[in-house]
Amino acid sequence: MTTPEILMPAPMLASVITALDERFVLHRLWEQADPDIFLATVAPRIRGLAASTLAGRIDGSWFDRLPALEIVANFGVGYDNVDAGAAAARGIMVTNTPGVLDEEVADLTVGLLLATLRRIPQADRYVREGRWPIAPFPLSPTLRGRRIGILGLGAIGKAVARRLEAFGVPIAYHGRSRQAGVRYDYFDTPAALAAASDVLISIVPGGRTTRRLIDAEVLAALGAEGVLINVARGSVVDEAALVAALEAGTILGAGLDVFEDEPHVPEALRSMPNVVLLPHIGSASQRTRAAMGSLVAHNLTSWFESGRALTPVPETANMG
Ligand code: NAP
Ligand code: 8YV
Repeated sequence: MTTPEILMPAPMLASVITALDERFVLHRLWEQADPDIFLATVAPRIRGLAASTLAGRIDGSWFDRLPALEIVANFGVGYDNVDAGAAAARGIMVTNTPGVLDEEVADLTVGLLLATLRRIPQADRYVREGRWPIAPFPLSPTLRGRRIGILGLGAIGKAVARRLEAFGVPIAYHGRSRQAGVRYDYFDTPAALAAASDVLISIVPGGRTTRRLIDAEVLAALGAEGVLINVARGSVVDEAALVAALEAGTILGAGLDVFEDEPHVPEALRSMPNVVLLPHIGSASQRTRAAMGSLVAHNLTSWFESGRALTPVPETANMG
C-alpha cells in the first residue's frame, strides 16, 4: 500500500513534523518557493491535511483543490478555522484536540482573572520603573465579593468553575440550554448572565453562532464595576463596543487572551491602564502544546491505519 501523503500549509511544532515525517509523506507548503505551483503538483495525492490557525481558514476552496482529501486534523480544540460543515458534506473527517488542554487553559484563565483584578502586570511595571520608593502602588479592585458568570460552561468552562469554587465566589452560566446535573444558576441570555455577574468569563467556541455575542448591551448589563475576561475567540466580543465601554467606564476592566484580528491588537486597548492583554497563550505551555501535537499526529495515524479518528468534531462524528 502506498504511504499516505499529508499537507501541512503552515509550520507546526517540531514534534508534530517529526511524528508525521515518520509515518507519512509530509509536504511542507510554507517551505515551497511557489506554493501554488507546488500544490498543483501534489494536490491529487493529498489525503490528509494538518491544520492550525496559522494556515488561515480551511474551507471549500481548499477542498476543491484537494480531491483526494479524507481528513483535516486541526491543532486546537476550537475549530472555527475549519469549515467543518462543508467538510462533512463532502465526506471529509475533521478532528480537533479536546481533553488535553482543559486544565491548562483553565489555569491561565484564573491567572488572567486575578492579574486583571489585582493589577499584577501593572504592579510589576511599577516596581521595574522604580516608582515604588516614590509612592505605594494604588489599591486595586478585588475578587472578594464578586459573582462569576461563565459564558460557555463546556469542558474548559467547567474546569474554570471548579477552580473558582475554591475561591468561594458564586458561579452562574449561560449556554444555549440549561445543563442537567449542573448546580450553578442558569441564565437564558448573555445579557441576563452579565446583569447577574461582576465578572463575565467568555469561553464559548468561535464561529457564526457566537459572533459578537458580547456586545454593547451585554457590557452595559455587566456594569460599571464589571470585568470581562475573554479566553474564547476575539470574534465573540464586539471589540469596538468593548473599547467604547472601557473608555466610557461602562465596565471597569478586561483581561483578554484573544482578539478580533490576531496578532494585531488595537492601539486603543494597548494604551489602556485597566486591561491585561495576552498573546493567545491559553494552551501555550510546552507540555500542553506537545500533547495537542501528539493528538493531531495520532488522529492522522489512526485514520489511515483503521479508518477511525480519535477525536472527530461533532459535525463529522458519525463518519468513523
Ligand atoms: P466545549 O466543551 O464544546 O464547550 C463549549 C460551551 O459553549 C458549551 O457549554 C456550549 O453549551 C457553549 N456554547 C456553544 N455555542 C454557544 C452559543 N452559540 N451560545 C452560547 N453558548 C454556546 O468547548 P471547550 O473545549 O470548553 O472550548 C471552548 C472554546 O474555548 C474553544 O472552542 C476555543 O474557541 C476556546 N479556546 C481558547 C483557548 C485559548 O488559548 N484562549 C484554548 C482552548 C480553547 P451549549 O451547547 O449548551 O450552548
Ligand atoms: C491554540 C486554542 O492556541 O485550542 C484552541 O482552541 O485556541 C489554542 O489552544 C490555537 O488553536 C493554536 O492554533
